[in-house]
Amino acid sequence: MKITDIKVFVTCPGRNFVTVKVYTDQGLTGVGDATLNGRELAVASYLKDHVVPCLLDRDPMRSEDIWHYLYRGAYWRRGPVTMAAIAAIDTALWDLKAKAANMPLYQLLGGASRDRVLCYTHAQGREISEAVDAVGARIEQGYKAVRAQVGIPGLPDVYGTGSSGVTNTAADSDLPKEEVWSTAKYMPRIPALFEELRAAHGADVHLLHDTHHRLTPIEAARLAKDLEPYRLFWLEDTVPAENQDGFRLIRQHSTTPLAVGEVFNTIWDCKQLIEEQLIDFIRTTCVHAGGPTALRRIMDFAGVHHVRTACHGAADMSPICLGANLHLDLWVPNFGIQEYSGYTDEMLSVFPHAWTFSDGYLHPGDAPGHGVDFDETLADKHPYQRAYLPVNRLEDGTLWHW
Ligand code: CS2
Ligand code: MG
Repeated sequence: MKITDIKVFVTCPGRNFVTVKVYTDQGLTGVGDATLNGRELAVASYLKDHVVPCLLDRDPMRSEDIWHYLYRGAYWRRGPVTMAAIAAIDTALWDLKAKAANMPLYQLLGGASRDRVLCYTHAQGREISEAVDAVGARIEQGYKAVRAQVGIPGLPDVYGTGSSGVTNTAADSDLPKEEVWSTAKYMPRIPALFEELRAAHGADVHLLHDTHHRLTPIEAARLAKDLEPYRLFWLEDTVPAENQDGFRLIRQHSTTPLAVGEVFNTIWDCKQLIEEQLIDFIRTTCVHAGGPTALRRIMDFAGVHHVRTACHGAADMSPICLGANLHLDLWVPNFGIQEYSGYTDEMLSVFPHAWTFSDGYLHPGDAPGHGVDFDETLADKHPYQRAYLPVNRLEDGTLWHW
């Protein structure tokens, strides 16, 4: 079998997605997600201008060799743009391989280790009462696990509430929105939120929270300790994780489980965190961590260190990434949970999919491949519209982590 063409599509059915489609001389095709929120065109160009010409006429079944050709062969390694491009090609090749074998992708990985995939979704409110009601609505929809975010008095919309978050659809603005942050105002608010959530919804529902990279290690240690009575499923992205050492301090002060990794794009970004068991869940995902070839290695490495998987699955990863993640989720022995913040019908219309949701669980389906397709005709109706993630400043104007 030979690769005869590779097309790169940038489409915007409410938000921008980048999709790779690999065509072969035997009529089989495979698709992969190359979406990098706010930098979509960089990945599209990397693929069109530097990757596609090198892959034509190659055997698509040699996905391992192609992965290393793109990683080692580029000389300039790692980083979100390079790894999203590699991920998209890799995901498309695994899709192709599974179709050629007439199997769902999870069978090629080792078969199902569970019957269904536990997922969590998002709930938020500007006021604690709104967030409590939003979590209740998610429980009514069948979710067993809900991430809760809340507005901070004295601050405009903060991450995960109001207009901040992956709702940065094209309609918002074509330049980064500037948001304001105050850790001092944030810190007392979150324990108050979870006290109300536990009082309203009891102990059984899994509750999660995302700090979104904004604290120092000692602040994170304080928050994790303050949240212990509310037994969170996890506290996510407490501090920027370039300095993996920083998590040692948090670990020393609290038993609140920690999740990190959605921005990581190679195993090297999380090697120390996993080896020293400084975290409990690794959030790496297909589109950002190099595709199934790389992600399953991170997952297995985590598995020998008591770390469970928790693939990132916000709406700014395309349904292709979610679909591919679900096959890894069904297979991986040390599975933790899958994020599923959901998509609009408009987005899903461009990405016909085999996955199903029922009673708080997902299943990838048994269609050959990863079970997600790409409707080129519909995609063509939604041209790219520049949109960025917000940037964040402290109240004194210091540029901070968003
Ligand atoms: C968030 C993401 O879902 C999460 O855990 O951290 O929504 C994140 O804000 C976006 O993916 C950024 O593009
Ligand atoms: Mg997050």
